[in-house]
Amino acid sequence: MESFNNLIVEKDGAIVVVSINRPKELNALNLATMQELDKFFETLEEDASVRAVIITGNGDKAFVAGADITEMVNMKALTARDWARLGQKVFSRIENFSRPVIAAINGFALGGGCELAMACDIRLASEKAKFGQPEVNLGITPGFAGTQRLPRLVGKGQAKLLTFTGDIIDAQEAKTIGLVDKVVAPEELLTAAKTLAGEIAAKAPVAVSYAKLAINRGVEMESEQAYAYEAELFGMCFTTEDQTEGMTAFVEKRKPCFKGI
Ligand code: DAK
Repeated sequence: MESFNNLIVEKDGAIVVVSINRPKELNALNLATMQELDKFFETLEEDASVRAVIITGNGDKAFVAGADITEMVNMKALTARDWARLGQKVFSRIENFSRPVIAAINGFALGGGCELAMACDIRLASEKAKFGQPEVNLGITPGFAGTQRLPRLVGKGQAKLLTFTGDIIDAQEAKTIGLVDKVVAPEELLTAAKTLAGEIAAKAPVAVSYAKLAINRGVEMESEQAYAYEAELFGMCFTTEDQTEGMTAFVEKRKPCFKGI
């Protein structure tokens, strides 16, 4: 695996763990880190051996405390525009990555950090994690699609409550409103994320990636279109060897062995 300055990448079989590694800055996302994340996911898309990715933050305090404010404070309009474009590109890359991406949220997930977590497919949080969109305290709106992904996850009311006040909520409250999917003890977070990733990695990879596509794209469509799209992807599963293997294994009362083809 390629090495990076601001990311730690560990591959364990079919699972890759990428940790944002700027603990002194609470893993704030600066331009260099965003560029590395972009490169990381671009390269990983070509690696068929990877079946699930976990994103976490290095250190015990933060997942990601937002975009790097020290870098943005004197930004000019055109640089800010490029910054926005890069951020949107990276988060879309994660959202559309062809295999599941799990956020293991170990601490502060604020602003761009909360938006990064929302770009992932599933959010596991430590009991110590904290969430918020505090951009209004800085004179800006959320800019990495927080105004769009948050209401889709938690509804308009809760999204507005968080975004208009900039309030920071704990993991339990985030779970109650639907911002996170599961809360675990801090020392169990990475193990829980790896167990979940391993469980997903053992399933038929093409079916998993089509399910991700059907959910991501389908929720943006009218129901009739979405059902038609689901049917197309369902049909496409029958072009794979894994569909034959999965159903044959069931009939033969044995465990399937999926190849991702
Ligand atoms: N950026 C840069 N440095 C940060 C940082 C951040 N977001 N968050 C923390 N740090 C740094 C602190 O400055 C401090 O550095 P030193 O003083 O040690 O040099 C170090 O990390 C430790 O932080 P604290 O000393 O503040 O630690 P505390 O435990 O006291 O407080 C905190 C933790 C997370 C409550 C606090 O650090 C905090 O409020 N941080 C800022 C959180 C925040 O406002 N996050 C949102 C950032 S704005 C855009 C798209 C997206 C965005 C922007 C533009 N475009 C479309 C262009 C996104 C914006 C954001 O995310």
